[in-house]
Order: sequence, then C-alpha cells, then structure tokens
Amino acid sequence: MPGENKIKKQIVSLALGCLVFAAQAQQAPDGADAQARIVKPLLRDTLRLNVYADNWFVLYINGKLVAVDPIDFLPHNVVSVDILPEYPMTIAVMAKDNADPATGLEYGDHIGDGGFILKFSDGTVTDARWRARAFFKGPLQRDTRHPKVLHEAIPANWFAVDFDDSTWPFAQEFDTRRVGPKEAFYTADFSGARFIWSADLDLDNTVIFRTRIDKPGWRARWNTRPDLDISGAPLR
Ligand SMILES: [Ca+2]
Ligand SMILES: [Ca+2]
Repeated sequence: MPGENKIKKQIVSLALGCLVFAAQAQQAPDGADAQARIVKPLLRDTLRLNVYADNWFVLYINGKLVAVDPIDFLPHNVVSVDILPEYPMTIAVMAKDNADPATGLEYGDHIGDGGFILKFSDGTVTDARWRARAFFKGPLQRDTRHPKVLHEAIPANWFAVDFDDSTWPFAQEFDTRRVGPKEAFYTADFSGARFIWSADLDLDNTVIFRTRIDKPGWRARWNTRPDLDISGAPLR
C-alpha cells in the first residue's frame, strides 16, 4: 500500500535521524578528544594584542617571550599578535628609545622621545597602574654639547613572574599629542589605552614596564598544558 510505504519511509527516516543525533551527541565538544577527555585551546580562546613602541620593544608574558618588535628604528609600526591568556598574567616589557648608548642622542645632536602603548582584546591596556623603571638615561641635564649618560645594570630576571617590582615607581601617562605617534598607530585599536613611559619621556631611553592582570575565578576552558618549556628562552 502506498500509505504504508510512506509510513515505513518516515519510520526509517526518523530512525536514521535518531542515529545521527546520537552520534553527534557522542562527539566531543570543540577541541576535545572524547576518549582522553583532552580539551585543547582553540583560536577563539586567544586574545589579540596590539603594541606600538617608540622605538622598539620586547614583551614577555608569564616569563615567556611573546613578541619582539621586528623594526628597531623606523618606520614606527604596530605589532599585532595572538596570545593564549592564562591568569594571573604577568606582563613585562623592555622598551628602547632610539638613542646612542654612549651619548643618549639621536641624529648626532638631537634628544629623541620615547613612548609605549598596548591593548589586549580582553581590555588590558597600558596606564599609570603599570610599574616603570628606566635603566639608561641621557644626555643628563639635557646637555647635548657634553653628553653624559647613566646606565644601570638590568636584572637578569626582569621578565620573570616572581621578579619583585614592588619598589619601582608607577608609569607616567603621556598625552598622545605629546608622544606624536605616526600613521601606523591609527590603524589599530588602542582605545582606552594610554601612552606610558618612565618619568622623563625624553631622557629615559631604556625602560622596563611590568604589571600583573588578575582575573579572580578565571579558569582555562582547556585542560592541556605545554610539555615544552620556553621560559627563559632564548637564553636557555
Ligand atoms: Ca631619548
Ligand atoms: Ca624615539
């Protein structure tokens, strides 16, 4: 009977539908291996990081080297990278102005200025809550005719999570007009972030910034951990 065939077809179709549904239900969620219950981090777990430095920077997160400005001098560029966040997140940055180590000057007899700004897509931004300490100053007293400089030893573990920066001063915020960022700055999202440096935007030429971002109650969606150890790289 035609009607009976139609009902049989519907039953078969329904049964197939149930099988597909059951199979889908047994499939692991995104990035997970159903058997081992391994949940791997995915691209959607990452944050976008935008950085602009006048003139150069190197950035560590939780003791690991994450980004190096590939252009040490000019043109001024924005570095955008994806990072996988883990909180609490200790961010440590070394920034350098374009300054001759022997005189603190650029282009022979000029005093150049620095400036550093970053924004993470989780809302983390540079501001006066960061610590900032200068390790290379000059020319002292702005004396460009007889330039003298001050270099202090940079602690070997300045980027480590457990480095004690509690006695460092807080960063100074500088108006964007004062820093005068070039075209590249305006191509990326830095909304809410402030340009920072140590006290003297002109004479402080090598500055280290540090901060710690806490997210109480945060738990990673993934449960895999790296087997490799890149902390301290590239020095070990
Ligand atoms: Ca300078
Ligand atoms: Ca500069």
